[in-house]
Amino acid sequence: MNGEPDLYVGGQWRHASDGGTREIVNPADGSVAAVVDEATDADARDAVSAARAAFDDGAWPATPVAERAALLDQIADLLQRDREDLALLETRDTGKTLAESRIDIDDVTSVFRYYAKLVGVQADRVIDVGDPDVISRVVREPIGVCVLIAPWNYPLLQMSWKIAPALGAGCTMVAKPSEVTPLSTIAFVHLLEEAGVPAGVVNLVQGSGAALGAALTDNGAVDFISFTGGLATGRTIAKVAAEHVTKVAVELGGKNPHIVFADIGTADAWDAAVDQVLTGVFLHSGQVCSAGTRLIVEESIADEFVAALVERAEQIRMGDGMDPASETGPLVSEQHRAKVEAHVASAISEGAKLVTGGSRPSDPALAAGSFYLPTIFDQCDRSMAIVQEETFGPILTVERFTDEAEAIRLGNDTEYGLAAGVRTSDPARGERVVRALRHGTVWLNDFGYYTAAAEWGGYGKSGNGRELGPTGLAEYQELKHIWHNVAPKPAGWFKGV
Ligand code: TXE
Repeated sequence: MNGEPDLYVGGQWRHASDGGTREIVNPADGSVAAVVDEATDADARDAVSAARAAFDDGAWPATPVAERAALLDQIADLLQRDREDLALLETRDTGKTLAESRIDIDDVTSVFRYYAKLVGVQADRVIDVGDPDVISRVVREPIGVCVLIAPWNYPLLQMSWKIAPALGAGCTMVAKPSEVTPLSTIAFVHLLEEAGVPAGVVNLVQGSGAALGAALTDNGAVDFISFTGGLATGRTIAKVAAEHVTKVAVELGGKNPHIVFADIGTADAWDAAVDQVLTGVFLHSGQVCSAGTRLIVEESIADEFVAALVERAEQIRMGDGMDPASETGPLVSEQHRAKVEAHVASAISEGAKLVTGGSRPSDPALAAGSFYLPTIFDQCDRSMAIVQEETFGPILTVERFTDEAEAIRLGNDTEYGLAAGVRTSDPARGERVVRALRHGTVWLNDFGYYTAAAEWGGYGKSGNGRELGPTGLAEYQELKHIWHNVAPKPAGWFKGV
């Protein structure tokens, strides 16, 4: 960073082989936050080779689980030591508020703590095959060389959901953060080195997907690819990897419904519903894969509910994430703001009714940043692109329903299936609707929360595979069945003489 080498291959920091660099822009004001090395295809191939050598010839895959767990705990300690520095980098890079970045670093820490505990208690499965001479057991082994590709909205958080279980399982890996937001991951890999991660176990390259994609994904030396990002990219990676029969797990975002029934309950529950619908969609300017972008609200309360949303949305304080007064920051880049603006224009042309936002803020103090106002469209329907396609910006669409069956139908009417919210004071209805929704996480009278101990991932085109929880570790493991006969005898089905 800023002249120091940023690529980490086989335990050595190095510059790009062609000397290439990239300017990392602070989206709050358009300034250059840092200049980092930009890897070439050859650098990425070196990184895969280093991971391969560390897996095939190194000690890490066979390191006792207690030692691996201790290393994960040590990493968690260092994350907390460097919490403020990492949070500052994350805010400079993504634009999110410093308060959010601090929460991200705490979440990253909790993922390392969780997997430190889990790897220590995973046991082999012993099977009684009905023969006292046979010891049959299924053991877990590291899957091998993993390529970990992360997006720009939660750079270190998304990467940690991959690195922590990969390390815990005994894998070696190449991490590729988004070229838009590599800063926290570079700092984190320095921290991994300090914690004592052996050379070659974690390798780091940053650069564009176009430049590094082939080396990282169209590569028979790779055993597993974990990708979080957009649907189009996920599809490309899965196709390319299929040629090598490489296992792939992808998380590709969502178009997540937040269903509000008229029976939300008390005034407090109403207040919480308004607050959480807004939080669900406008936190981090909507650049959240599980953002509740589709409000599906019962007709009888819709006008009053939308009016309450508009009133509060217009008071959200926008500004540089470094300013403690800011409640939300900018979009991640000018390029991304252009995508959001195109979606808004298409919604208007399709007849959605703009009730607030729909433009850049007029405050001249924000003119240099990639800011966009919290935006609400009423009278939307499922034929509109804004209802079906992921915008990944601060845009809420409103659809209305008249009965429970229609609410469920609308909630499931998306090609994605990552997350959904349901708000009702009727527990039986809540349970019915939650079970009927085809989404990987469903919140009942809450929105947006997760824990390292519970699986995260999507139905439908939101992807396949799961992160976090025991399944998030299992993704990085192969299962081997060992059949051990302690008193071998002939099979006896042929005479043999
Ligand atoms: O993502 P990409 P983009 C959605 C969101 C957003 C859209 C596009 O709707 O507007 O995706 O965003 C790397 N081989 N999400 O274009 O391209 C890339 O360098 C290997 C949802 O920024 O998918 C980066 O590291 N890697 C999402 C990562 O893939 C490739 C979060 C993600 O970038 C590659 C972010 C290739 N061929 C965006 N091409 C979520 N699920 O939360 C790109 N990459």
